[in-house]
Amino acid sequence: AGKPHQLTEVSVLGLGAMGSVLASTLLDAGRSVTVWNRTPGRAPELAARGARVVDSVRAAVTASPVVVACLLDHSSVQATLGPVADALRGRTLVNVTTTTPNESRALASWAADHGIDHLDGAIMAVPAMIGSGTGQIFYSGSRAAYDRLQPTFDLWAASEFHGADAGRAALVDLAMLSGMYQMFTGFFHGAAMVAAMGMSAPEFAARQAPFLAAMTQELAAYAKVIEGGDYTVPGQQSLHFSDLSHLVQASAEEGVDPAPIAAVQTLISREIAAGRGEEGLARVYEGLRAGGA
Ligand code: FVH
Repeated sequence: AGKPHQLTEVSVLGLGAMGSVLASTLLDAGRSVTVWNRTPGRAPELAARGARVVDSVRAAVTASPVVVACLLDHSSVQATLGPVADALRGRTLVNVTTTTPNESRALASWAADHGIDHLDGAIMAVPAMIGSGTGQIFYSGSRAAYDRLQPTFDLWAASEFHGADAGRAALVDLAMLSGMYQMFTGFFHGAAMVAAMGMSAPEFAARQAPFLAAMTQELAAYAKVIEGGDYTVPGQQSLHFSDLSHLVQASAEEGVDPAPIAAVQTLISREIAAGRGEEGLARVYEGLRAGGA
């Protein structure tokens, strides 16, 4: 018994850094893989390992019941798939290209109009992590397609289904990346500040990494406050206490652009100005949800 397992033949459109490794992992697992790339000759090693290389999107689409698109962006997906909508009818399209939630929904709607079973995938991994037991890929869209294909998706990374709304996987992906980019930028800012007094970036990283790791333990507590919606509960660091003027000033005094921390200060100041200075830092979440109003 077990889950029905369909994904023995797969076509991969796009052989960039990510598409190549997705195809390669499927070959490792003994799958029949057909590949296409706009610019020919991009991944000769895939051909050497048994992938069927075709020179048209249509040939790739008609070769397999499952088509994986791993292209640059939404426009390249539209440009590539638009002309072969008829050939995709009755097949499953898994688009792992990074898109916004609304772009994912637009593709889902286009797919539904053309009788294509569609699943959106958001890759939380760099190519080196694919097939290595690390990383995650979020999916949303066709539940039936996800259930059928999950054993194969698990060859790439841990798979997680986020619901029938095709935009959800992309939204969770981009929300996760928002935290990551702001953390990295915070590190760059701190490293620039201490560079002014001669501390090297590796030296600063050695201090910053364990500190940030310890701070991530606070996320669950903040989440609990947000969930409860009461920012006055005792034990929280107040917005007044979180005034970042000294931090912004120190950055400027060292000749370092305070923009990253000034952005955080603006969010805090807005809450203080609205009379909520005694409330906890997590109140910023509500200000963000209000759209900056
Ligand atoms: N690489 C990564 O670490 C990230 C991890 C998170 C998810 N992303 C997203 O995956 C998509 C593909 O990324 P990639 O790393 O494979 O990207 P490239 O190596 O730059 O390859 C891009 C492929 O897209 C093809 N392409 C570009 N424009 C078009 C077009 N108009 N029509 C058809 N194909 C197009 C390009 O073909 P070529 O330039 O070789 O002809 C490559 O195959 C991406 O959404 C990431 O955000 C990866």
